[in-house]
Amino acid sequence: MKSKTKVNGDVAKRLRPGFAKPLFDGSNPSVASTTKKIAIIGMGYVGIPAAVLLADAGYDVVGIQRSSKRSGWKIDWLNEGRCPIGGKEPELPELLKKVVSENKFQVTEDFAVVKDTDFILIDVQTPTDNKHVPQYESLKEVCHQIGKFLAPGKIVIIESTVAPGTTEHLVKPILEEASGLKAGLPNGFGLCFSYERVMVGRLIHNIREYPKIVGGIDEESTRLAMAMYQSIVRGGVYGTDPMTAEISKTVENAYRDVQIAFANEVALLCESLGTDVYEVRKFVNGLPNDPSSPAANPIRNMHFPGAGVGGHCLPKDTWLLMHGYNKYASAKNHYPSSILTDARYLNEWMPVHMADLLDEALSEANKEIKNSMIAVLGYAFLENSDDSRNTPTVLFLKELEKRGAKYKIHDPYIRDTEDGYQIEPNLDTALKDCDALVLITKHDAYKSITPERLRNLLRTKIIIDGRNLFDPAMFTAAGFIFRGVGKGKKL
Ligand code: SAJ
Repeated sequence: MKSKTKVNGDVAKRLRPGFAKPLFDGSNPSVASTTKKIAIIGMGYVGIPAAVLLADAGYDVVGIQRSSKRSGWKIDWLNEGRCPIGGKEPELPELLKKVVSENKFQVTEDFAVVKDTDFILIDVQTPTDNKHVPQYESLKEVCHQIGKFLAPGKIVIIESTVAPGTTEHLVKPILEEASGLKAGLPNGFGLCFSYERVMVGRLIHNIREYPKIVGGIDEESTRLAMAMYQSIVRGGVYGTDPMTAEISKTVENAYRDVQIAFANEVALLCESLGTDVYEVRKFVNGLPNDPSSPAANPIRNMHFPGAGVGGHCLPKDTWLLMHGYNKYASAKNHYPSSILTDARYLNEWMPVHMADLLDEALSEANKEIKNSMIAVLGYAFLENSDDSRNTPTVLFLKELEKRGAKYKIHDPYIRDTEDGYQIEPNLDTALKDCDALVLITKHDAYKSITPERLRNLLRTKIIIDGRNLFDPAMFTAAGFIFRGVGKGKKL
């Protein structure tokens, strides 16, 4: 390790402007001679890739997974070296097989294993309910369980996204009460918030290549956790305090959500003005940066408008941020309107707009949406993945139900849905005798759809494109009625 870098709050304050130089130098200083042991709670899209990388870096890793009906099966699969995450995930299946065969990684439901570990990573789901209130049942439950086996010197790290203030005001008191210890090294337990930045389709890549932020309750917790992450992170590891790290995570996703809402609003304007938002986006993003002072004039990076925003992160992280603000902020600033929450409402409304476009196209074909049959393409929230958490497709289906339409759903990666929707595995069967094709998710499998292929399948030749996959000119030339998000009809 190059130089002993101090990283507590005030030092972090001093460090923040330039950030401490990343300590990672390619060697594995943190995998000390006596192999350190790590427990990771929650074998999902965050826990599994983290476990596999840390095990491959030389740690003894034990995963802890609830043996619930919904996900208990993962325990056996993982212990057999089989990857429970579907879709395309480069490196993950191979690395998993390797570390399981080397006995570096195993999974159990028994929390007692925590007592033999040095680090305990928490990667459970932290959803919000339909009133946007955080649901911390899993988080509280695992903190109570961990607390029973905590001992001085062990370090608990929350990786799941939580509302600002949660580490200090919710997690710490539960761990102290359950363990009878005080938070704080060296005499008590260490505690950090170090958020995940995973994205389905590139789980391993994001953990390895993206900078890692560690917010510790004290300098020692932060320093030791940073050293552990440096064994797998190439993107630099930075220290700060838990509140700053919690805000950074929720803001990072709220930023993306606002950018997407911006693109969606521009798309709505373009539709009404008879232009193509993707041409507008091309010109806007083409604005060169100011070479003399790149930072002074950041380039524009208009995001993609579309059929909606899904996933475990963007639909809730703004609400986590606002929850933390409302619950823990001392003096509040009263300001006229919230861009953050307005963006959320607009992105949540886009599936309704998709139904409006469908309604419009059906009336152009002198058809009613009521009792029409609609082929809905894509159930996953993101292309080429099997992840359907908070998918915008469900909001669209609810809108169809409200308007009395019937539907068939197709997705190449999903067989059973948690919400009880039937998935038709055969694309032609899903399209057969439908009055419209509505594209919600941009899976590669749909790139081969042509007017010729649809001519003998669809009952009514209508395309509603929610992801700019199809060429309107090609389909309208073939006699299809075409509508797309951001695709205005030439006035
Ligand atoms: N989407 C758009 N337009 C865009 C980008 C995305 O409509 O320009 C939609 C997608 O179709 C999808 C949703 O937004 O329905 C979310 O897509 P995503 O690409 O943001 O995927 P996530 O939610 O898995 O990943 C985000 C990422 N956050 C940021 O980039 C700031 C990822 O880095 C985070 O790790 C992840 O959230 C997380 O776990 O927090």
